[in-house]
Amino acid sequence: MTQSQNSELPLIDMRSDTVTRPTPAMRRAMFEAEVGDDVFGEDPTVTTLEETAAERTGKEAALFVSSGTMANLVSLLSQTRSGDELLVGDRAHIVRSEAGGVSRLGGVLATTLPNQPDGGFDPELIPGAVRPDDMHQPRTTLLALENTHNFCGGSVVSLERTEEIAGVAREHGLRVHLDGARIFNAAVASGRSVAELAGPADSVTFCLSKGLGAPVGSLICGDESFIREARRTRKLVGGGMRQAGILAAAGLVALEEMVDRLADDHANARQLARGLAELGFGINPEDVQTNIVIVQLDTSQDSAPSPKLQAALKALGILVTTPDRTKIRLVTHADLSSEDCAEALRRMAEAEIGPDS
Ligand code: TLP
Repeated sequence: MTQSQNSELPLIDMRSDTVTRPTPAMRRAMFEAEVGDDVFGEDPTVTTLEETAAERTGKEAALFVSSGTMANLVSLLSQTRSGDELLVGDRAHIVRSEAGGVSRLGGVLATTLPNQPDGGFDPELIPGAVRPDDMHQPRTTLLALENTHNFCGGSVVSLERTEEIAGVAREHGLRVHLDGARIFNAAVASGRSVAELAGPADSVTFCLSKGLGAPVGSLICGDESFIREARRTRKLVGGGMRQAGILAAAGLVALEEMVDRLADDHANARQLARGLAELGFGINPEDVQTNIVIVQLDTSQDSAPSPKLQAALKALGILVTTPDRTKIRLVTHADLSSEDCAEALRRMAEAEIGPDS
C-alpha cells in the first residue's frame, strides 16, 4: 500500500471511488480478451458489454465510451442542436465538473434549476422554465437528471420523483437524460432495478470506473436510433476506440462481480458519518444513503475552512476532496474496508480533529 507523508501511516484514500485498482479477475479478463477493431464494429468483447449494458438498463442499445464526462457530452450533443437549451440542476456534475462541454462543444445553453437535497428539483419549476416558441429565444429541448446525485451527497433520486420530473418534462416536449454515473449505487440502496430507475429517461449513462472498480469506461444507453446518432457523435469528439475489448473485458467483470458489494461501501459510509458526528461534525448519518459523505463545515470562525481541514487530514494519511471551500467529501469504495474507515476515525480522534480544528 502507498505510504503517506508520515511513513508510519498507510494512506487511506477517500478522494473518490475512481481511485480503485482493477481486481485480479479484471486483469485476467483483460489479458485474455478477444478483440477486434471496434470502429468497424468488430470487437466481440465491446459488443457483449454493450448488449449487457442495454439489458441492465432496460434500453434497446448501448455504446461504450471512455469516461462519464464523454458519456454525458455525447448523450447531450446527440439530442440537441446548437442554440438549444438544456434544463439541469444547479449542483449537477454536468454543469459543475465537465468543463462546460455541452455549451462549448454543443452550443447549448444550460439553464439551472435549484437542486433539492435529494438531488431532484421541483417539477413545478419546469413549465415556467420551458421557453415559448418564439424566434428570439432558444429552444428548450432537453432536461438532465443525476442519480445518485454526487454533490447532493450521493443521494438517491427515488423512482417516483424521477417519474414525476420526467413526466412534466415530457408533457412539455422535452427529452430526458439521466447521468447515472452511480446508478448501480442508487439501485442497490433503493432496492429498485437499474432498469426501473432508468425507465423514465430517453438516455442514461453509467460508469464502470467508479464503485464498480473497472479501470476505464462508461456506457450510454437508449433506443436504437439515439445510439446510432451517439455513435456518430462519439466519432466526432474523437472517442472511437479500436481494440477496446481490452477495456470492455474489465467492464464485464465489473457488472458480474462488483454490483452487490456496493452495499458494503454504503455501510462503510454510514459508519464514517456516525464517527464524524461523534467527533462533533454537523452531519446526520441518516442522510448518508450511498457511498458519498459530504460534511458541511462550520463557517462562523473561518469562511473557507475546507482547504485547512483537507491539509490536516492529509498529514494524517487521510485523503479527501473539497467540493467547495466550506465542505469536505469522503467516498468509500472497493479498496477501503470497514477497518480502514475505523482507522481513519481513530487517527482523527487521536489528533483531536473536529469542527474547530
Ligand atoms: N465525478 C468525479 C469528479 O469529477 C468529481 C468524482 O470523483 O466523483 N457524472 C457524475 C455524477 C460524476 O460524479 C462524474 C465523476 C462524472 C459524471 C464524470 O465521470 P468521469 O470522471 O469518468 O469523466
